[in-house]
Order: sequence, then C-alpha cells, then structure tokens
Amino acid sequence: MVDVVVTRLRALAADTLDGNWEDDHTVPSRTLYPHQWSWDSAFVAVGWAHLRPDRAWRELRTLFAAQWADGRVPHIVFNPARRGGAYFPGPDFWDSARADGAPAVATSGLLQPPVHALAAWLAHRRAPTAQARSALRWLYPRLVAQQRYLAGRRDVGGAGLACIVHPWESGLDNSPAWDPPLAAVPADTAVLRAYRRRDTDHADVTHRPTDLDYARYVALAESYRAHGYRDDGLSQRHPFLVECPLVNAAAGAAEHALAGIAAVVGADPAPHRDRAARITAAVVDRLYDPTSGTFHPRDVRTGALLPARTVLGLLPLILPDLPRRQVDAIVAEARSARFGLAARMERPLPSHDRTAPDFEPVRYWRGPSWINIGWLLWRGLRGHGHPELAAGLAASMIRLVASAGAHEYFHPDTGAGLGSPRFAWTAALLLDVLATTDPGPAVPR
Ligand code: 9WN
Repeated sequence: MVDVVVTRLRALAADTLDGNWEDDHTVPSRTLYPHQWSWDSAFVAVGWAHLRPDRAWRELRTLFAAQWADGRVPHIVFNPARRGGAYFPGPDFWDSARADGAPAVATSGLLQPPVHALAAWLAHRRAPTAQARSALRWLYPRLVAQQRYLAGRRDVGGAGLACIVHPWESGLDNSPAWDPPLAAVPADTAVLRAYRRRDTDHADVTHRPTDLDYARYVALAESYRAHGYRDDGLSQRHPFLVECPLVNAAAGAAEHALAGIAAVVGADPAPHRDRAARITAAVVDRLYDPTSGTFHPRDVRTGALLPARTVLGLLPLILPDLPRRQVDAIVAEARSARFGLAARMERPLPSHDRTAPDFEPVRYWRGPSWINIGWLLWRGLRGHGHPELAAGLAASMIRLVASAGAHEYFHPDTGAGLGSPRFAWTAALLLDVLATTDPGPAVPR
C-alpha cells in the first residue's frame, strides 16, 4: 500500500516537473512565475537528477549563462518568449541591458540564496557520469565567481558575510524577519499606481505580501537600479542592508560542495575548505545570539540583530562544520513549540514562530510551511546526527504532498495546499526526499 502511495507521488512529481519544463529551464509555476528563478533552478536540478540528469545540467547551464560579469547570478532570468505583462516586476522594470556587465538576456539585478553548488554536487553524486563531469567542469569557475561576488562586493559589513540589499534576495520575501529594516524604507503605496501587480491575478490577495510591502520592494529595487546595480557605496546610500543567516549558510555550504567539485574537476579543494571554515565562524560570530539561543539576521545599517524568531534562524544547520553548541541550540529551537519538530510531527514545520503574535498561517513566508525549507533542515538534521528528527520531518513533508498535491506552500495547521498548485521545487525536492527515505507508516494509506 505504501509503495502505491510512493509510486503515485513520484508520478505526480515527475508530471509536475515535466509540465513546468520550458526547453532549457523549468518555470517555478506556469501561472505565477513564468520565467526562470535562481534558487528554484537549483532545487529543481536536485529533482531532475532523479529523473533526467540531462535536464538538471541544462537547467543550471541556462541559469549560469545569464551570470553577470561581476559574478552575480540574477534572481530572475526572463524568458524572451514571455515578454510583456506576465510577471511584475518584468524585464522593462529591471532594465538590465543598461547596467554594466549584465548578460545579453534580460534579468533582474538581485540575487537569491546560493544553493547552486550544493545542487550541482548532489546532481553529480546521484549520477556521476561523463556528462555530469563535463557539466561540473563548465560550472566550476562560474560557481567560484558567484562565491567571489558574495564574499567581495557584497561584504558590506566587512566581517566576512554577504549582505542582501532586498528581501527578495533572501528568498523569504515577506518574512517577519525583515519588518524592522523594511519599515525604515520610505515608500508610499501610491507608487503602485504606476505599476500593476500580477501576482494577485493568480493567487489569493490575503496569501501574498501586502501593497505596502510591494511599495517598499519597488522602492528598494528602484534605488539599486538607479545606481546601475553597482555595489560600491552601498553602505552610504542603500536603505536595506542585512546579513541573512540563510544566504550566508548557503554560501558556506557552497564552499563545502565546491571542495568536492574541485576534486572532480582537478582543482585544489583546500581554498574552499578554508573559506568554508571562515564563513561558518563568521555566521556563528555575527548571527548567533546566545541569549535567544538561535540565529538572527543582522541589520548592517543599525548593527543590531533582528529579533523575530523565524525559520531562517534554523538554517545554519546546513553548515556541515557548525559547532556542536549551535547545532544543539538549533535542534532545541526547532523542537520547541515555536516550530514543533519531532520524530512524529503533529503539524507541518512553519516558516515563522507559531507562538508569535505576528504569525499568519496563510500569508506566504509569515507562517505557511514550505518544502524547500523543510528539505534544507532535513539535510542539516541528517548531517548532524539526528536521523529520527530528519525522518519525522521527511514523513511530514511527504504527508503534505500526498494529501494536498505539489503546492507552493501549505497551511501550517491543516496542511491544506496554498499558492500555486503545481510548483516545481515542491515536486523536485519531494523526489529527493522519497529517494532517501523509507516513508513508513506516516504516509496516509
Ligand atoms: C520574487 C519563485 C519565487 C521564489 C521566492 C518566492 C517568490 C517572487 C515573487 O517566488 O518570490 O522573487 O514574485 O513573490 O518568495 O522564494 O524564488 O518561485
């Protein structure tokens, strides 16, 4: 019976990925997100590696073909066949063609968490063929350039961590983590008279970021665009500068993955190990708060840690060399009533502290459960010797998709499917979880 469920889930995931495939990349969702997104592509490559490794490599090659001269990997690569008003902010808004070092294809000027080296490494481990080695040889210098950009131009705080200049760069756009620095961004919803949001054509308005959030997103993007997306002088002029635990933990995990990739392509792994150790030390030093016992983003403009206890605080667990003290602290935080992680989970993992007054169960990154976040934490738990908790989380994720489908996100109490119904990374990462897990009796029969 369980095998039947697993077979059905694999078919659903394969069908979802296939339905979102667009010749050389995968769209996150056919309705809401009709272009290529950066971290989505990395997660999707992990899934394609189980079905069609050729597509995993194609996906990553398409994304990195749009890398900027300075090494940044843009958070959106626009599909020229879909020009026009399919998504806001679209290519005309970003106007990348006018920026120095932008690629020929239209892109945004922002980045997203650098989970690509990890994805490439996992895809190679799943199918270590000649095709995979050749793709890794092509990707390696580009992945290194991506890391160099983060560690160089984006180290605005000067302490060895990358800064994000927009909440979209965290991937967790309207997380309560960003409320204090966003509140300091001058914006007026009247700006939205000049533009039209497209997200609310396809998704329930109560599930999405608010108009005030969007006004601030637009103001920040316009400010960065006005300076040609250059990073010099950010500390004097840019209104949002934050060191994010996820972006930096992903950068550290990327150096570990690059050490593995370097060995495959004949490069020296040692510098990657050194950089990984430095990033982990900086993440602990700058973002861990011994009083709260969890990680927080740091606002570089004020110097303060941002107080919300969101799921971002758990994600440094993906660092393989995270010290035991912080591993234990994250596990305690994850097991608390705030997140409810358990060997048998009663409810899905939320994206925000469910005991907080600003927890919102249906509004995007302010409470709902997301499979990519669960997958990252699941990997961290397995890597740090917590197989039972990892299995509990895996069973919870499998249950969500088995009962609601490959949705974009899920209600953190009821497990109901929310957002886009055929979402690429949900399908992709579910395949990875299924391939690594014995789902056991937790899967509904
Ligand atoms: C802005 C594509 C992306 C994800 C992000 C998610 C959402 C975009 C939006 O969709 O962001 O980048 O328009 O809301 O927050 O994590 O990569 O799936």
